Amino acid sequence: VNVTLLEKADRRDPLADLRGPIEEALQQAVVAKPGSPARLTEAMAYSVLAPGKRLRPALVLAAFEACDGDWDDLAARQSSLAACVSVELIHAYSLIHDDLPAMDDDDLRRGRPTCHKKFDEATAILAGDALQAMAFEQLATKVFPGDRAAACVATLATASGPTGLVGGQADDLEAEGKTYDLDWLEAIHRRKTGALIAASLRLGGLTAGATVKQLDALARYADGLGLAFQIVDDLLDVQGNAEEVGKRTGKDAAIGKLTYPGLLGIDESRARAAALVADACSHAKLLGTNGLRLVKLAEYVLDRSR
Ligand code: GRG
Repeated sequence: VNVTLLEKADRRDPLADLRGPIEEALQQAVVAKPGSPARLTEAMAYSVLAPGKRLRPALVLAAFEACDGDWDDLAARQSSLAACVSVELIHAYSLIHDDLPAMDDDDLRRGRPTCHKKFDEATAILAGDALQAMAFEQLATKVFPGDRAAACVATLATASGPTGLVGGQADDLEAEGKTYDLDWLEAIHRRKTGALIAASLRLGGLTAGATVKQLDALARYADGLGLAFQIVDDLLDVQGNAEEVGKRTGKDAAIGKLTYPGLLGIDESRARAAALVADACSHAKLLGTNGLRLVKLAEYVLDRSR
């Protein structure tokens, strides 16, 4: 991770050179361990290693880079990779649980049968539970020094808990079939989608030893990016094709879910996503040349088709 790599980063796929280290770290995180039952271990590996975009771990590394993290410093590298793993494990657990019949009830995820379809509901619930615990274990045991590990654990816990991911999901389920306004829609998305994206960026900053000013720029970047990501997700549900997106599309309208295109129309939703990305990029640019990949990632989020 350095400026030369950055300049070569492909705009259509600014994650390309990050995928190798991310996939390797994820594989290591889900290897079978003595005492971990075979079927549970298989279900965890199935879901974590399914072909996801790895956006959140890529944001960790891009933030690490933007805050001048030293990739050649083994402790810093190990810390940032542990952060990558931790956010993807939380993400994988949330997808497994979201797909369950009691929640979104989906059969297809990342182009494959969902965890409870491939295995069974009890295994899927337990795999999600285990992945959540493992995420915090990664940070507590692999981030150095210890006070940095504690800050990382606190960041991920707040983002994952009742005022973050889980709270956003609870309000989202509650809101199904009801009418609500843009402010409430955004309040849900800031927690359901935005909190983990913001945590990913902050973890990248923390593991790089970022200054308060750098962390603040990351938080402002995260704000725009998180909402833009969700708008594009809603647009893909309307306009995307299930094969490419890797999950069922057209579902939001079918279950009466309020979405950005439902509230603002397609063109205005696109314009809003573009404006949010532009705002996010203005904060990434404050981080200097090393913030360039964050700009490219924001453009990728806006242009993505899956
Ligand atoms: C069950 C606690 C709990 C939370 C569920 C993940 C989630 C919250 C809901 C999934 C439904 C959804 C559309 C959420 C918002 C956007 C989102 C998280 C999309 C999936 O993330 P991607 O596109 O997926 O980064 P990949 O598969 O590429 O990793």
